[in-house]
Amino acid sequence: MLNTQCSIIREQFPILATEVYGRPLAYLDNAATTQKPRCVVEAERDQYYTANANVHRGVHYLSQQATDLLEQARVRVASFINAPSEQEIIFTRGTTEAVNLVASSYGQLLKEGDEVIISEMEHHSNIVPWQLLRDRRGIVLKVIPFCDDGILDLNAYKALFTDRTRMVSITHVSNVLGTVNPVQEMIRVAHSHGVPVLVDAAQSVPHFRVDVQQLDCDFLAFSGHKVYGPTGIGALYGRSALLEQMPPYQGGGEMISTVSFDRTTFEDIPYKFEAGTPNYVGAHALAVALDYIDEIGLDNIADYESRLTRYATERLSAIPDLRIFGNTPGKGAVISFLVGDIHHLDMGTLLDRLGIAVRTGHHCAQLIMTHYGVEGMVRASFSFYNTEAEIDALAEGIIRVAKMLQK
Ligand code: 7TS
Repeated sequence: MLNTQCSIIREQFPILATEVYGRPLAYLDNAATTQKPRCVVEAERDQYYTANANVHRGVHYLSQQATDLLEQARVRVASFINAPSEQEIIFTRGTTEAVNLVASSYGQLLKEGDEVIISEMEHHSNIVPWQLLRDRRGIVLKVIPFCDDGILDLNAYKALFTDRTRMVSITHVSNVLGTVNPVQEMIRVAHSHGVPVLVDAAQSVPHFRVDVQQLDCDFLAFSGHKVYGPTGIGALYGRSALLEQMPPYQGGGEMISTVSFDRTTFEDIPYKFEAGTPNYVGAHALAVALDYIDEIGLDNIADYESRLTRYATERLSAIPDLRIFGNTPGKGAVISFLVGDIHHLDMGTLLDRLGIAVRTGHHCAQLIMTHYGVEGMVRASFSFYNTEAEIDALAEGIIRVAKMLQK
């Protein structure tokens, strides 16, 4: 269905018509950030032109307009991930801040020797906040390993639980390997030990329907900019029973009920976790982005992107000496690879000269690089606005670069 609509869809993204060194841009860096449709850009512009004022503070008309848009956005995010209540949606700067919020705040409930389980395929934003907590509170980090094909070792996972396990924090989809982890099953295991689970959904929410009630997760984080929304806005879903027990993350305006020098009382959730003026314009534009992708249909998106990923896998696998990292069935819309001993940076730089935008380096997942004993990889990542012609350009580009660089 999406195939025939692709040109209509691409018209909604003016940046896709960019020429790079006289060639048409093939933007294949969508796992890093997605491009923005006109409706999202226009929503931001229109709000600044018509409904801009600080939120939750004013009795005046514009302030109420802006507050309404922010609170409607909260309801929209809640419905998008099927959260039971919008009170369980906290606006953050993105996934990174959401994980930091949980590690800092839930982390204050932990004691020395308590254990947190993460995995070997986490983005740094789901490792470093827990390491900071380890340094502050003496918690113990335990790591689920993955096998070479990119599958988490679930037996090892089950063996990591002890009576000191207090949290599991795992990625839904790996930003390097594309592995879609069986988080629902992993959550069931954690809950059987009475342990809550945080799901890093940065790479799942843009690509397929994510339902927090179906997953039964306790926290879920995602970034607006990866789901066709603006930068600087994202969301944390948290189960209200947990959020209510957790202390505030940051202090300031908006999050207090009363302040005196002796004692300050805090707002109810979610405001307790939203100190300072929020990115209310970003939140509104994020809601518009969610409407936009719902209009296309997440099932259509998932179907189209998985066909595109399969096509790209076939094309790239046929290239001599090309090694793809992560080969799990039903993997997400990313392909990380290396060709022979060509340095990832050389490959990325020369592909750029051909108009092809890919990411190179460790992709903020150095533990995955360590696993495979490589310093970096080249990564192509896809969106519903990409085409088979762009995949062809990528494959032909790689062959051309390989011919230039290989002895
Ligand atoms: N978690 C995962 C799985 C990610 O892929 C990313 C960003 C983050 C968390 C952090 O998101 P942020 O919006 O808070 O920065 N991943 C990438 C990437 O793969 N290339 O650039 C950013």
